[in-house]
Amino acid sequence: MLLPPIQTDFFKHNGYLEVGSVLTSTELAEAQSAYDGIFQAEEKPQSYRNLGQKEGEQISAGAVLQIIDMHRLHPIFHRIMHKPLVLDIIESLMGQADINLYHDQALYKPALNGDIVPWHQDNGYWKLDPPEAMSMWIALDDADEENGCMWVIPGSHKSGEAGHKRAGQYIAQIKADADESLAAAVPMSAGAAMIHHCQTLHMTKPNLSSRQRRAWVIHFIPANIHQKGVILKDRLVLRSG
Ligand SMILES: O=C(O)CCC(=O)C(=O)O
Repeated sequence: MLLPPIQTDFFKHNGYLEVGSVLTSTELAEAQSAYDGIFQAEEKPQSYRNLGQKEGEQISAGAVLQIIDMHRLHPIFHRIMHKPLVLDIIESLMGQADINLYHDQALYKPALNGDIVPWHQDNGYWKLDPPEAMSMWIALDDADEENGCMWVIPGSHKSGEAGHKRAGQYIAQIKADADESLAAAVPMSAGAAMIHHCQTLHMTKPNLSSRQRRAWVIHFIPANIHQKGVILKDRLVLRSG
C-alpha cells in the first residue's frame, strides 16, 4: 500500500521520514541472528572493515564495523529488501516503480566503543545523477541518543550538494559542514525504519553506552540513474513498474 500524502509531503519537505516497524518479530529475530553470525564468523566477508579506523592506527579505539551487501550473505536480508511493504514505501517516496538496489550495508557500533559517522550526504560518496537515491536505515536494536541513533538536518536535501572533505584522520570517511543547531535526533525501536534522501545531511554519534547498536541500511536507486556519465545497469532489480 502506498504512503498517504501526509507522509510523502513530510519526506519532500524534510528529506527524511520515520515509517515505524517494517519487520515482523520473526524477521527481526532472524535478521539479528544472521547479522551476529556474519559479524562473529572467524572468516570475515571481503568487504568487512572498520569505518572508525584512523590513519596510523593499528587497532582503532573506535569502531563502526561495515559489511557491504548482506543480502548476498544471508537470505533474510534478500527477503526483506523484496518485501512489498518496503518497496511500497520506496515507490511512494521515489514517485516511480522502477526501483533498483545500489547496495546494502550493515553498520555495527559495538557497545562502549562505537565511533562516530560524521555529517555527510550519501551522494557526497556516490555522485549519482540525478541525485534521487534514497536509503532505508533499519534499526536492529533500539537506537537512541546514547547508543548512536541517526541525526539529520531536516530540509538539508534542498540545498544541493554540500562540499565534502576528508574527515580528519579517518581513512574511509568524508564530512560536510552542518549547522548542528538545526539537527534532529531520530530514535527508533528495533525493527523500525527511517528513509533519508541522498542529499540529506546526517550523522551518528559515538556509542559509549553498554548497549550495542546494530543497523542495516538499504540504498535504493531509480532504474535510470547515472554515475560518472553512464547508466548504472548492473544492479539488482527490486521492482519494475
Ligand atoms: O548507521 C550509521 O551509523 C550511519 C548511517 C549512515 O550514514 C547512512 O545510513 O547513510
